[in-house]
Amino acid sequence: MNATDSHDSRTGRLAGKVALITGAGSGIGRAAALLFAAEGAAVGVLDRDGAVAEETTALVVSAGGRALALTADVSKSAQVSAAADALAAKYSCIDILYNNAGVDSRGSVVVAEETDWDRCFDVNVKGTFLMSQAALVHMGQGGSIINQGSVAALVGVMNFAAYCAAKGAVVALTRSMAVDLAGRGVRANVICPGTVYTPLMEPMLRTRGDGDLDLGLERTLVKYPIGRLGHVDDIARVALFLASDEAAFMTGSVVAADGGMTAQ
Ligand code: 1HS
Repeated sequence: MNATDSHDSRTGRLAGKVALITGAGSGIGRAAALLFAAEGAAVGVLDRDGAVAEETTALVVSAGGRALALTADVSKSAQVSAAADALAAKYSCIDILYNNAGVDSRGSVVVAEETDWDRCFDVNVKGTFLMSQAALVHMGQGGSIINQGSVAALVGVMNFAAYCAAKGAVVALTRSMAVDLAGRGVRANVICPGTVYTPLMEPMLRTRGDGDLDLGLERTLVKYPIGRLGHVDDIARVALFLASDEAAFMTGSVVAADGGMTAQ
């Protein structure tokens, strides 16, 4: 099987598109990189950690896809500009941006630390702003931006003050982007995932379980009517839909993908 058999860059749902995905070295970002490439996109695999960006890129390429590893801290404007420029230099333009990179936070408003607040806003909010600005230089007329929100933007999640506030800002920024960019044919939508079980979530789950991971999981699962936490592909598939022309009439939408967590 050759590259065009396994990854159809002519007839896939993202055929002929160039996508940039942040935080693509692991988790949801890696799943999205593999999925977008399988649907025909050339993918910029951006991560702060260059080694994991290379790993994802190798996985995409070994599956027959096209990808370029990019290393950048999304909160640094020079780094994100250089990354966007490098992707556009290789593949001519950028059609899709998935602002997936993010960090969580610790503590309620009573105990949250200023440094944690700043880091949370730097990566989640400023990173989304800077990366969008850098990608838009290469987007021209038409494109799709998908931002990563969270259920924490829609409901209060205990001991997550900075994260809730930052993800709320991402939702507001997405709406602003949607109205500002509609005239040039660029859509902007935000996904609000419920908790996806990854190693990165274990500290939160452990804290919730008073140090016991299984108890933390149990206390979290009761919040999810569907009876399970998310899988990375649950969210990557929503991002794929929003990236594709199937979502042509969607902009400024806040799409919960949360197993019913915010429906209660
Ligand atoms: C980290 C992710 O965006 C979800 S915030 C925590 C929600 S819950 O699983 O505690 O209900």
